[in-house]
Amino acid sequence: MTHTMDLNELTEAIVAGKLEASQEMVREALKVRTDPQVLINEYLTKGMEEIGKRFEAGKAFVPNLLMSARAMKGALEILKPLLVDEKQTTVGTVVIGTVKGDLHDIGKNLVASMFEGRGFKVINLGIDVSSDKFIAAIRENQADILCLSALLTTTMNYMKEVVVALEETGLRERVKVMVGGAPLSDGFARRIGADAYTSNANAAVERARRLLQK
Ligand code: B12
Repeated sequence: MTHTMDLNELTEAIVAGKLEASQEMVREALKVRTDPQVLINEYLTKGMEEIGKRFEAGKAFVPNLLMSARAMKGALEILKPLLVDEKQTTVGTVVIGTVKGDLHDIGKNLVASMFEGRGFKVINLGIDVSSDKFIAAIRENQADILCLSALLTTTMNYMKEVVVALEETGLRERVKVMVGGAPLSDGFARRIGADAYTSNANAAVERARRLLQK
């Protein structure tokens, strides 16, 4: 029986990619009524940031990223139902995908999880998604927000094509377009006519909430 739990160990478990340990600590933390939002924002996300930094520095590798993402996802699965409870209705509907030609999905899935955890309905179209597919999903689900992800300098230009397709189909006024991925920037988002860019998943949700309030 532990009286006080060091939540930094939860961050460490995410960094180490330990799924069971992460879930166990989340359950323990909930027993002593730790706010789920605090667990996500201050401990889980910090773990993902840290593994990202280690990767950049050549101290961690792709399998490490995948294991951390898996641990993060497992922890979020426990927390998600508790967060949705806070809001009776869905905050909004998000269609998200990695654009055509691009197979990177770790960051995109993190963004999707964050949106889900904060009460959004999320339609995750996966990787290598064409503009036709984005458009069909927006129509079908009456989405409020379209989230496009790209990790390659070659594929990020496809985002512009998606924005143009939205204009051509008369959907541009109905959805807010958010873009993200390591090679992107605010300037790039503005140039292609997107509504917002953020550099991480947490900020993406905050930004989306503001966009919908108008
Ligand atoms: C993991 C990885 C892979 C994995 C992908 C596994 C998977 N399931 O995703 C594999 C091994 C498959 C892979 C393949 C390739 N990769 Co790769 N990959 C990476 C790596 C190492 C990490 C990416 C990652 O997951 N980061 C961690 C996540 C959490 O961060 P993130 O994706 O940036 O997401 C965050 C933010 O960007 C933001 N965000 C992301 N999406 C969105 C969307 C919205 C709407 C918003 C608001 C925010 C947002 O929020 C996220 C969470 O905070 C990067 C290096 C890097 N520095 O990015 C190279 C990297 C992106 N890859 C690169 C390359 C070249 C390739 C390959 C071409 C290699 C090859 N020769 O085959 C192929 C391309 C395959 C393809 N067609 O897509 C280059 C790109 C260079 C360039 N200038 O374009 C990089 C930069 C590596 C490098 N330094 O050379 N890769």
